[in-house]
Amino acid sequence: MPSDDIEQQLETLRTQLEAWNYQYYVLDQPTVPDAQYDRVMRSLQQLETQHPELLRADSPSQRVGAQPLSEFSQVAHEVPMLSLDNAFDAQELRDFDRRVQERLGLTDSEIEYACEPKLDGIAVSLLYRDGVLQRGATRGDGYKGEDITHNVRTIPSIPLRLHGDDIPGVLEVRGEIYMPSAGFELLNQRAREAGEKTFVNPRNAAAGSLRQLDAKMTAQRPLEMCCYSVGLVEEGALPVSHAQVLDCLLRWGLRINPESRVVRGVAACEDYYESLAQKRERLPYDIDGIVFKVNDLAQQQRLGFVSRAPRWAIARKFPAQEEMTRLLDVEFQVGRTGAITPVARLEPVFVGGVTVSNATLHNSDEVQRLGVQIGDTVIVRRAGDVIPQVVSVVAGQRTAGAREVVFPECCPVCGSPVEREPGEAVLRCMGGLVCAAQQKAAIRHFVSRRAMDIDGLGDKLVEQLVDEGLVENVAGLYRVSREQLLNLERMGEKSADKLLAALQASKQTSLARFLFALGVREVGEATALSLARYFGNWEALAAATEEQLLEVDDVGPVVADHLRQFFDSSSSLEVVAQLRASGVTWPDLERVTPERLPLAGQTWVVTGKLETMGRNDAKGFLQELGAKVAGSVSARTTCVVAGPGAGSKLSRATELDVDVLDEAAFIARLETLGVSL
Ligand code: 5U1
Repeated sequence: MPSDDIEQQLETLRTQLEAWNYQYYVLDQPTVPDAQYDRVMRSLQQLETQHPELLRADSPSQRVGAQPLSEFSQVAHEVPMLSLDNAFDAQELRDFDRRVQERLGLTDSEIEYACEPKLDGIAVSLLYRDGVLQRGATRGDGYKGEDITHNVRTIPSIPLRLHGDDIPGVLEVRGEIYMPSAGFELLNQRAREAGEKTFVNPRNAAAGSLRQLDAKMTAQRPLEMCCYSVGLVEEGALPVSHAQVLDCLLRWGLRINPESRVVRGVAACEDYYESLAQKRERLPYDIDGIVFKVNDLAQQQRLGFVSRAPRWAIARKFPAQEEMTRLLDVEFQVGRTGAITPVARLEPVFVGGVTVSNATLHNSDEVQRLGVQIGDTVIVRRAGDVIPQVVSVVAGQRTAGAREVVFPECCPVCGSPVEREPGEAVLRCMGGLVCAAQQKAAIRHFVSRRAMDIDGLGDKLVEQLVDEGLVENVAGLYRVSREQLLNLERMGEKSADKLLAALQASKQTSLARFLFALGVREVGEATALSLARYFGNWEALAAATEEQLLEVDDVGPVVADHLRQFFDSSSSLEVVAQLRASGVTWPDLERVTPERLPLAGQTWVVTGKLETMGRNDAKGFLQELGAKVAGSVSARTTCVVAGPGAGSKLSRATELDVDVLDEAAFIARLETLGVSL
């Protein structure tokens, strides 16, 4: 074939792969199946192997270089990489706005601000010449950084060449490289399974990944980059506002933050901050604040800089999610399945917006991995509603009085022996329902909203009932008399009657709820639903062999084994018999194999606030009808249920032309599918 034709063919393959990369990594809109992408990539690689003289460094096949580096070289930033001033409360943000107005001579006017999340990652600079990536560098001290070109080239959201006909000849783009939360969790999970060291947080994981001398290592890490400004620009010009610059970057092939907005006036900045604070936990990456920038570049120029920070930008910080404190003691809690969890008692510390004095240490492996001793100074992390965790020990601060964490040799609650099953990190009390801690936990689970939904039976009351010897197991709940309740401390007639009525009402339940409420190990709500649907009635379920159980969606060998142990245990069956004798009942279901369910094969997403049923109920109904419920919207999503407050998932659904139902339409759809609400 003439070499012109081959060059043309190579160009076509490269352009196609770049376009798919852009759609997938920059726009988050996958357009082709992975297999097709792989096929085209292989064609490109084959053609390049046959014609090495036509190989180019900006080819999508050339992301990972052959040779690891022996050290990082230094890079001077021609335009210094500045840092940002911080505002720690609303007043400091208002002060910033007032200073901006005064300096611009625009007192009492509403300045236009570009707002965007401040990603908790590593600031880097990318240098493009004639649209081709030449160099990637860390921020370093702002004047000199390290050359990490070999590593940034492996990050799929960083284009090796830009596209467009208005790209400046020299363009330096700045932004943050970060590790999305899901990728971070997976990376740590794999490290844990391999007995390797885990990363403390996504930021450390991103930093560690960029510090690799061998780009092959970096290529295996789930890194992304979001761009937020430009540095050096030559042989070309930029538009007149920050938001327009971001639009250009996106058009040229770089990823920008989809949450970026332009607002007028400081009050709108505060609204933006509040709305992102609400959304923070649902974002797929860590952010530590919001950056506000004067949008007009001419105004930015007039405002200038003070020492190393611009006068035209500020970062309004969120409460820190990690803080330092001291580990005062370790206590051991016994859970529903007898699992013994070490709990750190901490010197109270304000973190993630609340005062934290307890944090989980998970299990003995984790205590060993952390190398933590009582008395140590530790870092505690609290992100959103997740239980606070001790993530690391501060090195070099151990005092003479520090002592090792010693795990108990018998249950701290009932004194029964404890065991650690082979291959398990968890220590367990073998006391079963003899153990008051397990009794209480089992009852708390049984009465919870998603199980038997017994209102008025809070944790305190469960404690009292067990401690007074009135209730030993869940069946005992239905035998408690009005007199016994009235004898309890702080129990009035009204509360007692309400509780008895709730107990009575709970007796009419569903097989799935009942099964979930029994608390068989590893049988969560979804598994209970699948089991109930598959077997239809209790007798068939209880008689199922391990092989039959394994036929059910969601049920693997471990769950099947726990189920069989439960059904083979005479004491468990006795509790079930007592519950049924007290009147707990449910309708049998018609046996339905999963593939015959009306929503089988479909993937739904539920987002926003649902007024009538709540998101969990909506998900439950969908699963019951055979749909998979996913956490994010993609081209494969069948339908999105969106309530008020739905954000990026709804926008994504609209972009991808996915069906969207509001709550009323969703309820109507459920009714057509035979669900009565
Ligand atoms: N989102 C965003 N993060 N961030 C960090 N914008 C932004 N701007 C920065 C920094 C350091 O600096 C400006 C001065 C360009």
